[in-house]
Amino acid sequence: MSTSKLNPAESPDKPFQQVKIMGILNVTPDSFSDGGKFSHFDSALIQVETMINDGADIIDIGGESTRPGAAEVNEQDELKRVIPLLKAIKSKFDICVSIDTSKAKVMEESIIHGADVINDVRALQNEGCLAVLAQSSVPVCLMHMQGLPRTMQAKPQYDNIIADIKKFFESRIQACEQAGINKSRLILDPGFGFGKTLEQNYQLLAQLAKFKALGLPILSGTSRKSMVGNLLNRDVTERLSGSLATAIIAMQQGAKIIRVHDVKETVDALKVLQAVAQPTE
Ligand code: 7PM
Repeated sequence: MSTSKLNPAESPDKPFQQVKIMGILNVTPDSFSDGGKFSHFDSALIQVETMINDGADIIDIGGESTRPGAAEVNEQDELKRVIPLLKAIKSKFDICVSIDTSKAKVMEESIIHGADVINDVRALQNEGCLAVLAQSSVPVCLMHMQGLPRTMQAKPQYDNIIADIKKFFESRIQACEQAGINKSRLILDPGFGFGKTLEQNYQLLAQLAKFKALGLPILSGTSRKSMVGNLLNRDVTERLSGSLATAIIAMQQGAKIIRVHDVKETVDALKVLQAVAQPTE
């Protein structure tokens, strides 16, 4: 798809038809091992093809380095993981690719090699990121996180979770505009699981539509997260039903991009909602 399909202005009369499914491609550190005939690199490409056939509109590469409690990944390792895979996907498939990174150098190289979207859980707060994006024209997802991955789940606290996150978005939108990144390129994500308690995550999901007041498309990422697992007491391999429920609610609340592991099942669930529902205005 073209990046213009991420434009919130398209088909304003048919809001549900513009919901996009972002399929998560997690890249493991040994993606590059070419020892075996069937490497992690090849299996990643097969996973991409499957997600495209299942109805994904965007493939999101990365994510491992941003998980709660994760250690930092160095720049060279991240580049080695992401860039060859990005190049291979763009040469083999006609699909929008998003790169999940917080590093300016990885953003820059990704954009050079055809990335269609930058997805930053640190909302371009790391050094050099605003400048790199200002030199390009790709859309960028600004995610909210309280604290840092290693410690963020320790004791998340908010005065008013919606108002606090809205303030954060407003300040990042302003920083982007000041740096020369047009507001029309921005996507907002409240960052489920990133410095939020179980209860706070569900308060957020219930009120997701409130962020529409900022006039930008909302991305929602709840797939297989602890907010599903801890509520249902389900291991990560048993969170599909709960994840589908959160995807349906997010779409009802007006989210425009739903980030998921299980593309086929989510596409089906959202088609059912699309057949009956009207979004929250
Ligand atoms: C392990 C645990 C691996 C958690 C990966 C994760 C989001 C994101 C991630 C999100 C946006 C995951 C997370 N989550 N980017 N990257 N929004 N925009 O569950 O919610 O994929 S990493």
